[in-house]
Amino acid sequence: MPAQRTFDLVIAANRLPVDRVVAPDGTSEWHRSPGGLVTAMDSVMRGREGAWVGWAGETGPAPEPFEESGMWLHPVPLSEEERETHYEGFSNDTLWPIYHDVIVPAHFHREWWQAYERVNQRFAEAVAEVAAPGAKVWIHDYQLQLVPALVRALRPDVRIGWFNHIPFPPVELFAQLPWRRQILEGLLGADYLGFQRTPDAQNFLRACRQLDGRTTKGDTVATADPDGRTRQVRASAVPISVDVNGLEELAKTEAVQRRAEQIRASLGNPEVVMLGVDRLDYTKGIRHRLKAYEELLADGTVSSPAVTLVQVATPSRERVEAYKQLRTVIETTVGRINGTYSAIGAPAVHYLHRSYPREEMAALFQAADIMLVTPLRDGMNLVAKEYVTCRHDEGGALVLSEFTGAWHELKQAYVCNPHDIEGLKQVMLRVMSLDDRERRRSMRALRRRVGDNDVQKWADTFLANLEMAPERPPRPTPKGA
Ligand code: GDG
Repeated sequence: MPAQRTFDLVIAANRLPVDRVVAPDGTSEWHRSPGGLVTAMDSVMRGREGAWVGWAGETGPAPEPFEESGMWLHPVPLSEEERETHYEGFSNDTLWPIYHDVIVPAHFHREWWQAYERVNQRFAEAVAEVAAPGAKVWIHDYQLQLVPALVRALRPDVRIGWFNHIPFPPVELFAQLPWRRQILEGLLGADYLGFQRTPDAQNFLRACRQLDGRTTKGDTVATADPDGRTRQVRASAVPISVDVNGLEELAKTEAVQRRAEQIRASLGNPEVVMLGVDRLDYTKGIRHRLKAYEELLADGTVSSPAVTLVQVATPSRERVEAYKQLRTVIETTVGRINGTYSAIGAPAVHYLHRSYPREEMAALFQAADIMLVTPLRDGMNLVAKEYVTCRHDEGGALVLSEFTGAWHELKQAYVCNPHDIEGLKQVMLRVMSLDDRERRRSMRALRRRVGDNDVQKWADTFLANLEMAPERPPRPTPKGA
């Protein structure tokens, strides 16, 4: 049997950074998934021996580990039942709603929790298998909150970090979880915990105090390992960002710029193009945005097609009931708006329920006068940062919900509270009426901010924090030694 390969840096995330693509002749190959996380990790992995542990996206036995673009990929298997209970169930129908202000009710099922524990254990075993002595282990997101403590139990020699891509809820909401203590204890297995915003880290520290009787000091919390030794775990904010150089370069290409013009022309060159780009998720405030636009059309304050809305709603979690219901609501609303306000050949809302290549997204961003980012709650929202990055012409305007992590950094955007439909309408109107100089000033400031904090900086800061995380106190000298 060949010796097991081990690595100095191990990433664990729910999904591997690749998708299997099947050709018409039945053969298949792995394609790297687009996403910002993959790009960020790419640069982190460069020049190191790195492994990535994750699910390959197909249920049943996992493919053998393999190498792809200089990274060792170690698939973790999920059965069909575990996809339903661990992933769609506990992760996306229990944790996701609780961590996003219970916009829809969370469902609690003991079998889902058991599957979550089982799958987390499997991930921890895979990490323990591929980590070299003293390796750094970087675990991602809410699907893997038990992995830090499980890895520590198997491999006390490694340094463990965890990053939460979504918000960490206020203690009053987190307290609803029947398994809240197990989750806190799972996370406290880490040396360093990274969050999108300081309030998220503070929510975590407060939960440790109030629900688990822990002592916190500044941004650290005290915990004891099973062997009785005490340790300090640090929890702080490291806001994620986008690959500014790569995306800007793409946006500047002739092909993307030409495509942006084509898009505007095929919309009939409206005076104002408004754009929304989201996974079709109830956290993103798509319904609120449509309602505001519908009321503006009904008031007669704006008219279509002079003002046109393009909404890309990427399919997401389609087997979860709340997402099925959301899709029905959104599509009914789009149908009603178009039935009432569109002219032949000129829909008021261009609704696109599919996924596009990066180039098309960059062109859409360049074609849009107003980017509507109106989530009810969002850990960060990368779309806001991508839009700003693509606007190297300093054109366009960003309307941004105050309930996104991005708002904490991008204060020069046009802020909105998506729950306040009247307020949202006023912000849309105000942005339409601003003069060019004012809009440019805002965009320039936003671009500076995003340019100074790109995804590379995020990854470097996270790893530096992990490196500097409070050291364990030295092992007590045995009596009589
Ligand atoms: C979670 C947190 C946090 C979307 N449609 C297409 C496409 N996308 C890309 C966007 C963007 C990404 O997907 C979505 O990222 P967001 O940040 O907007 O939202 P979530 O998916 O909810 O992500 C969030 C994030 O993790 C990172 O920590 O910001 O708060 O919820 O990059 O551009 N990309 C392509 N075609 C599409 O059709 N190529």
